[in-house]
Amino acid sequence: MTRITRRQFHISVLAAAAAATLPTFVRSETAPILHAREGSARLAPAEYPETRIWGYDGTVPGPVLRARQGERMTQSLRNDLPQASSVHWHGIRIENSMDGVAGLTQPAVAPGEEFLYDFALPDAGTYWYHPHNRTYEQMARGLYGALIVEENEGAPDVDLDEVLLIDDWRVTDDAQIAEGFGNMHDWAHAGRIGNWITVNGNGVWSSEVAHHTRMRLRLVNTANARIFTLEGRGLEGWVVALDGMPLEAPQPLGELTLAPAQRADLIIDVVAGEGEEAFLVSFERDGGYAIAAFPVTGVARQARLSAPGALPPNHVPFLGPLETAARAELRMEGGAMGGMRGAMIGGRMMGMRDMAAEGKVWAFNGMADMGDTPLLDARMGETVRIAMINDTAWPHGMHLHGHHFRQIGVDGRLGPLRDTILMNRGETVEIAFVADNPGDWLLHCHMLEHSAGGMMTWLRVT
Ligand SMILES: [Cu+2]
Repeated sequence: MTRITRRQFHISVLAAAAAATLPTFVRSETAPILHAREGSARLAPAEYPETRIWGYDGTVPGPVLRARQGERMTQSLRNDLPQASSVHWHGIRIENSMDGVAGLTQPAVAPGEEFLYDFALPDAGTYWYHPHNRTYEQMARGLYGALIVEENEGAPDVDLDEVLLIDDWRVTDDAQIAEGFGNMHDWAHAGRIGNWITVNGNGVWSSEVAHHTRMRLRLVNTANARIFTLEGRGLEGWVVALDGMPLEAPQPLGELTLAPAQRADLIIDVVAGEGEEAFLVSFERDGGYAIAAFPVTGVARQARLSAPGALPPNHVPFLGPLETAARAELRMEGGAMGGMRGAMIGGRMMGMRDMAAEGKVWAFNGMADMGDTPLLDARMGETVRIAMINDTAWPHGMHLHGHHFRQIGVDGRLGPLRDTILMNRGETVEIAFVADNPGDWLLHCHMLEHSAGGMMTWLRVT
């Protein structure tokens, strides 16, 4: 694959000659390979077989990619899956050609082919990567990983820094990934909700800690559709960042809701005593259960550390005046019990029955899927506000590519910077951001069955 240039040839000859006597430091001129392929993982307890998955480097999750703020990330996707794929670097304010959206920012990478991703990392924080082609199937099979961008200075002082990718799998009785990715009942309802929760690909994820250990926990919801409601037991602390972006001030951790694709950075002190066990608990309608365990052995320090300060802010431009901002409205329609009668698909009006036959059950502003024209055509640097109206019977996690936004509260107050926002049924949410990143950017529901079922539009920034 790699052509050997004359210069590289000389370096390698010299390196070989030097190798016998001196340590050599030959710098690789090729990008690291991120290898999308089949693999197996021990998702379920030992009495079950391993699960056949699709994973980056064949593992679930894929490798944790780490870099420092301001550095570049270079990864060559090698696709050895039986389907075309791509990689979206979720939450990175990235150059458009590297955003990884098959059919919008690049062609899908065919089986056997490679695509070089090479992009700057403007913001520190907790990000993640996943496919953006047949995402509802490829993520359900295990394709995702964390991308951690370290602060250059001002990183919090912690004993442990853990990345926790929380996933929801639908598995069969022999612990294999259930088929039925195109199940229209799932698509028209809450999405593909699973029956097995893992943290970092493990049904019983556990990390040994000591009394008063201070941890940074980087939580990512990598599920197709499940919304997690989380709480600590024997753990106390603060939320310090959401969707990668630091909060202006740490917020005490109570109940934390994470929609699909959302992240939270927590600073946590273990308050459970020596010999006890602390937990991260997920609450469902049928009660709560531990998804991560922290057995406590030993004592890190006699007293808790003092409360943390805010993380250093990322340099996201300030919003301009909201009164004169460019505006758009996005009405979310369809789904079960939504009362939608039909929508435009590919320039043609269709009734619900014909839409469903094509796998489309949702629409934005009366149109399923991306149309030829953007929802909004923004000028570079313009402040934009989008009112999103959830006129459906279901919650949706709306994700904007290439930018972080703030919610404009009903009282006019601005919410924290986010790239994905959870909207309850019947709710209207208005967001605002500075359109400072040129290109064509998706705005879609991150319940993956909903976006595949039509909940997808795009914005243009020129
Ligand atoms: Cu949705």
